[in-house]
Amino acid sequence: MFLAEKGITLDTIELDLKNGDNLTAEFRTKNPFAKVPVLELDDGSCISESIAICRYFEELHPEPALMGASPLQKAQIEMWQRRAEFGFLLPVGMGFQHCSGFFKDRMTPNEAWGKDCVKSAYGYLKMLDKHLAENKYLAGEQFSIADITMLTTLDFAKVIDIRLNEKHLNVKRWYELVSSRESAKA
Ligand SMILES: N[C@@H](CCC(=O)N[C@@H](CS)C(=O)NCC(=O)O)C(=O)O
Repeated sequence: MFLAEKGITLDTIELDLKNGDNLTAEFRTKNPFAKVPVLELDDGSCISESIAICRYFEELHPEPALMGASPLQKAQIEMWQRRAEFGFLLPVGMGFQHCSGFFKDRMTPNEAWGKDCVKSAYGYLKMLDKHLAENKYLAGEQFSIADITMLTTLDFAKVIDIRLNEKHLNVKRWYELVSSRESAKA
């Protein structure tokens, strides 16, 4: 979605994570932590961590600015980006890993912990709903990478049955706005 907003297209290679395509010695030369995504440049340099990859493209293609233009915007967007990642993406990811058993060949799922993480994710939605009662987007008036992180995580969260409900009317309003962007189809 970030790349679509900037009109950038890349050659992509899909890995079958369930099959462990990311666990090979060859893939670990690109990312020793064996996680996707990895951006591989023509000179062989590799960048992993989604936000580091986004930062690379933001620097190369500053418009439209998705990580802020002024010092204040940059800080506010980073604040909401970190909140979306640590407050929502992390518990959703842990809820998925520990409740679904998807990666049970490479970790020991703890379902009770997974369920606790789902509760934390709902706690975050409650806080976010209050914030979005007075703000158009996460970081205020400007659409940003924080909205992309939140939207894509909310969509992924459906796999562990996290859904917006009547307590999240402001999040729903924001969801309609952000998911109707052309880039959301990417
Ligand atoms: N902090 C990393 C997270 C990377 C990550 O956890 N990727 C998952 C898929 S979304 C993965 O590669 N899982 C495969 C595995 O754990 O074996 C980022 O933002 O890129």
